[in-house]
Amino acid sequence: MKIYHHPLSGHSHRARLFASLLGIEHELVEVDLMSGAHKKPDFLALNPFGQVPVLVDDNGTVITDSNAILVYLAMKLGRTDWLPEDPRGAAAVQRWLSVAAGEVAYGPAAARLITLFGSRHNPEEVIGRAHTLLKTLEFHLADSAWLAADRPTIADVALYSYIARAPEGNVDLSAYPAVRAFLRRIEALPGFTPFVEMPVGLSAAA
Ligand SMILES: N[C@@H](CCC(=O)N[C@@H](CS)C(=O)NCC(=O)O)C(=O)O
Repeated sequence: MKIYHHPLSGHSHRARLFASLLGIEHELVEVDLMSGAHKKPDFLALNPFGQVPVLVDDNGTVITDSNAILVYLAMKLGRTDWLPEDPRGAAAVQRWLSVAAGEVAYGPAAARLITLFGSRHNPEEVIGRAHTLLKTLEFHLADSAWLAADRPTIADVALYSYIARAPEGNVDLSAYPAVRAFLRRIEALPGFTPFVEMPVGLSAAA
């Protein structure tokens, strides 16, 4: 299968990370976001939203959206350990996928877009949102190792990339020891693949 991605995209890393954790062989196709390749007709034919990541399976199935890719891969491989089938377990995972598409996207991911690409988000607003999210995560992770179950699920994969790189967007993780321990647990999983670190924001001095 192919994953269309960009190396600096946390949404893309989310998809690549899960494929790698599952040991799925995949070809990475880099989409040149800087030159606008994602808004050209051939890419829009794959994803009319003009966004990475996109997964194209060997059987021709096209899956757009990072969280949808996580669901597709878990279900395709029958990995109910990563995506439970029972109503309560599935809902617990979905709850965090929504956080990944909401609070994470409009908080730490947006803050990082400012320092990496000069995006015009209001830093105070998006960094503030990131800390509101981190406080909730810290509370949740204080007495549970994983977000949605007693083992890693796609909920954890969905939150990893942008939380791990939050310092690049000037979001300081030092007040959140449980969150940092959670990131280290994900990084210790067999098959983990790293997300490139950029020397911007708080990571510039690191
Ligand atoms: N909901 C989408 C969001 C993907 C997204 O925002 N991708 C960014 C890169 S991180 C992108 O392609 N941006 C280009 C654009 O929106 O024009 C997902 O989860 O995959």
